[in-house]
Amino acid sequence: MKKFQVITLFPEMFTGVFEHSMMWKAQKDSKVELTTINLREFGMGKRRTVDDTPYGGGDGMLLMVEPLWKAVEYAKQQDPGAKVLIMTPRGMRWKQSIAQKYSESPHGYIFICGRYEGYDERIMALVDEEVSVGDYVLTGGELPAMTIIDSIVRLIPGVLGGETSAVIESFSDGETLEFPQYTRPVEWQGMQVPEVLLSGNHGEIAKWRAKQSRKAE
Ligand code: 4GN
Repeated sequence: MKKFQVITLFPEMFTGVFEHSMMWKAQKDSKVELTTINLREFGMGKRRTVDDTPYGGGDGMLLMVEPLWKAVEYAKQQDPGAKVLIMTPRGMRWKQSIAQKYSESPHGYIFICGRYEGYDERIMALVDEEVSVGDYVLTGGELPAMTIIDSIVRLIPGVLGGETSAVIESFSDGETLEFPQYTRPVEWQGMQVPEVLLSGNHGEIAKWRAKQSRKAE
C-alpha cells in the first residue's frame, strides 16, 4: 500500500482533507495510507524549538536542520523506500503528467512542509525532489502538499471508481483541459446547452468535445 507521510508543524490542517470523501475511501479501500508527523515532536530542548535566526543576518526565522533531519529519519524508518519531497516555490513545477508518474510508481512519499522564511539548506542532503505548485509564496508548504497528494491519490487505479472520471482522464491525457459540460436545465437565463450535446450522436459529440478541449499552457 502506498504511504504518504507529511512532516508539518500543523498536522491538524490535514485532518479535514484526509478524512474527506475521496481520500477517506482510498484509505478505507487500502489503496493509500495518509499520516502526519508533527515536527514539534522532534524539536530541541524543553521548549521543543524547531526554528532559529539565519547566519549572516536577515529577517525572520529558519527551520533548523536537526529537528527536520530527525523527522525525515523517523519517516524513512516507517517506509525505507520512500522518496522525500520538500515544498518550496523554487522547486519543480507540479503538473498532471508528473502526478500520473508518481501515482504509478511503487514507492511512498514523505512531504516536508516548511514554515517561516525557509529551511536550513543542509536538509537538502535528505531530499529527492524540490516541488512547487506555482510561482507564488505561501506561509507554509501544507497547502501545496495537500494539492499534490490529492492529484496523485485520485489517479491511483480504483480510487475514483466512477467510469465517467476515467473517461475524462483518458480523454484529457493529462495535459489537455476538460471540455465544457452542461447538465439540466436545457436553458438557463437565456443560455442554451449546445445543440450537439442533445443530439444523441456520439460521434459528433466526441468531435465537438475534442475541438473544445484546449491544450494546457
Ligand atoms: C511552497 C511552499 C509556496 C510553495 C511555500 C509553492 C513555504 N510557498 N509555490 N511556502 O509550491 C519558505 C520555507 C517558504 C517554506 C516555504
